[in-house]
Amino acid sequence: MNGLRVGIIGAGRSGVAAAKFLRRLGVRVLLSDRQRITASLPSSIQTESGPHSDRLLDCDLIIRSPGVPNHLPIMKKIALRRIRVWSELELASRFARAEHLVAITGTNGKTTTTTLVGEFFKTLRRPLFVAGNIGMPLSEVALKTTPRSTIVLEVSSYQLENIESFHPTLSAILNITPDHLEHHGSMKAYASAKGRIFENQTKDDVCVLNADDPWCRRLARRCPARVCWFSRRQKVRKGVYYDGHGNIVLRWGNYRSRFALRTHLPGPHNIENILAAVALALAGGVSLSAIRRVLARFHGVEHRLELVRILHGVRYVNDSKATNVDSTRVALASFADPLIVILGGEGKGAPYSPLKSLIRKRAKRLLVIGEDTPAIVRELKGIVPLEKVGHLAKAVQHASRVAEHGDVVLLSPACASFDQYNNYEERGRHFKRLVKKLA
Ligand code: UMA
Repeated sequence: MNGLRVGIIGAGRSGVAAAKFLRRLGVRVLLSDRQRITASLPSSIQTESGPHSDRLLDCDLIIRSPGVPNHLPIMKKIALRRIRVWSELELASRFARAEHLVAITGTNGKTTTTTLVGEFFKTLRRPLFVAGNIGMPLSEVALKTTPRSTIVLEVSSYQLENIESFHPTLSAILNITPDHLEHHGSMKAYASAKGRIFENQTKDDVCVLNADDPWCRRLARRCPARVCWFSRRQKVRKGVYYDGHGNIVLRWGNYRSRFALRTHLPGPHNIENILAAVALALAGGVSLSAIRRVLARFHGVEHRLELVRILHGVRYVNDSKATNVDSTRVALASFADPLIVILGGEGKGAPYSPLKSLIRKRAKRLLVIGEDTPAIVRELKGIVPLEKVGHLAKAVQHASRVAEHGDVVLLSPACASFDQYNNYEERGRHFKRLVKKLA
């Protein structure tokens, strides 16, 4: 990187981490954000706020933050000048050293699976780093890694779009369903971006793929790594599957066995996350006894079907991380008890109609908040009672008044949070505070 000048577009979590990382390497950095930059930065980092300027065109390399769209005029100019564009993931992974670099992507389940895989690998007692889209930019930890480390990364399609040499030893694609289409343009483009996770892998590496997902099956045809399949619905010859009777069956390497699945994670989708995580752990040398031990005590992650409180027999569940329709569909399918569902926020342009049949079966009431209320009302009215309540505070108050013993009050928005919050974590924490205050 010696002598290079690097432009970073977007001064969010990943952009700021990349800027500090590059400064530590002695690289000249220009950090550009359309908004005022509030992060505290070494004075040696040049910054600009407001429209991304042509100063970026004087750079030798651009780091594009995941939320920066490709159609911006500056991105077009950068492409015309043929300046290299990397994601922060590509940059940091070039400096990360590891025995196992595990990368996990998918539309849903990434965070739970990444966290669980981290727990599995912890049992190997080697230096472990869990990072990436999960909230800890790889740049923050890359220089601490050693050849004995295990790095477990949650990666998004945005990050994969701008890789060149990113090379996980173990990778996984959990599922591919419509999301971020406003960015990628089509399902094909979105699936291709996800498929880039294995593009630098070789037959010495392993890629874990969902045998029940048509997009994963299609991508498998061009996967250069050994494919380890997982399935919740069918037997697989090479991989791991659920037998439908509470057991996980292993058919991978020397493993030809089955064990009873004991888990606190609710819902069929979590069986899939567990299968993928088990496959990655087996491929990485974690013992079966350690896998079973970890599974029995793992309680899931914050903001993902997180039980907040049981009050007067009503369970309050925080699923703020459900920022797309499919994620909410999965949440609705996870409960057998009657649901009062709080949904809404900043829509992503995808239809809400895939929720209809589950709402009919599982929900007794919908409380709608946020900017996309008109679209949600238009598409989901007339199935069960639906009320426009605007804000989360009102939604929680209202839910607590109408909920009866045995009900579940579920915040699972199917939308991004940016119309009312900085991110889904802030929305989830607000929900938890409101629930904890209920008398
Ligand atoms: N910005 C510009 N110009 C633009 C657009 C944005 O300057 O045209 C600026 C904004 O003003 C803001 C910054 O860019 O200051 C925001 O950057 P960002 O949205 O790219 O996000 P980061 O804060 O860098 O966080 C990113 C991931 N965000 C996204 O992918 C949108 C985080 O994933 C990730 O945890 C973090 O890097 C560390 O790796 C979050 C996410 O929502 C959880 N991911 C998506 C998802 O899971 O569905 C992909």
